[in-house]
Amino acid sequence: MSRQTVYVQHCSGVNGLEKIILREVRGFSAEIYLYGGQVISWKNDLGEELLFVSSKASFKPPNSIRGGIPICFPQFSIHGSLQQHGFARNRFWALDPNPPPFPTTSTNRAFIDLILRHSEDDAKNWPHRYEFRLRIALGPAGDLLMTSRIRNTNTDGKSFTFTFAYNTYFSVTDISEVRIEGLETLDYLDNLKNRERFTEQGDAITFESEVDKVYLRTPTKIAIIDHERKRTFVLRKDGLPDAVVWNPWDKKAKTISDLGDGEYKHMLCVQAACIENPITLKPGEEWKGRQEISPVPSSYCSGQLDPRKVLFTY
Ligand code: TA6
Repeated sequence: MSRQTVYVQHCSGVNGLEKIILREVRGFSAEIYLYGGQVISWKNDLGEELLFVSSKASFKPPNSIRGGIPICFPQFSIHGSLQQHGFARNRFWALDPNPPPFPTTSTNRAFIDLILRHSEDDAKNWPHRYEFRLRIALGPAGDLLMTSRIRNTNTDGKSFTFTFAYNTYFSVTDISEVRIEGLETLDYLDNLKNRERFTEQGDAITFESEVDKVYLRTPTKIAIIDHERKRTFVLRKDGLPDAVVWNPWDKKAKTISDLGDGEYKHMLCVQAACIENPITLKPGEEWKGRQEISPVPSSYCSGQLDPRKVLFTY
């Protein structure tokens, strides 16, 4: 396929929504909707889907799309004056005609630059001017790389403050057989207990009931181990100190209208985030937050977090 690889393809997706397909030479691919600036699919070289998208996902604006990687900005959760998880996931993003230069050491050509700017409507609830630039790329080994740059473009001299998350829905075979490594012994805020602060006890995180926790100041590498599929996702992050882990389990799942019966078993949200200490930007200042997710083979084990390469060479 290599000579004919179309690295970036523009086409229309569900309900005619505009989407972009990225492909890299080894066969990995990703699909991104301009609606939400949202990654909706990430497939490996065997064509296996690595992200979860609900069979009941609504691809009808202004609903957000249940699955893939929604962007939570300028507010994570309901804590603040805005709607749950802010508005970036419910807006139409544009192709960025003037992306900033990226330091790159590879010949990678499978990438797209998107931009979201303030609108009159949003200014009623969040009275700020900003430019949110998002680069989404497939690395040479198929890794999915996302870089967000948010700049305060206020002309009234005012700072603004925001929280943020890449709300990644990983596809897992059976949530009961999944383990997360990298969050043991950390402090977390429990969303199921009014955001009370606790310290994680014991070994790796496993799942047997509803979980909705914000782990604080985590390591930059987290591993999500899918025993049944013999696959591990390694999540690396930069500029995003926190990590949210969410699975609604059976009872809560039934209250979520755009989640199919039993689908909670096949999804796990692990979100690179900045929540505990919100970011404040003065006019002219820019913030950057990156995540890189890579599937690694089943032979992976603790302490061997992806020895193949250096982080963030793109
Ligand atoms: O990411 C955790 C969380 O805030 C949960 O509390 C849960 O509500 C989830 O997000 C999904 O939110 P959504 O608005 O997409 O239904």
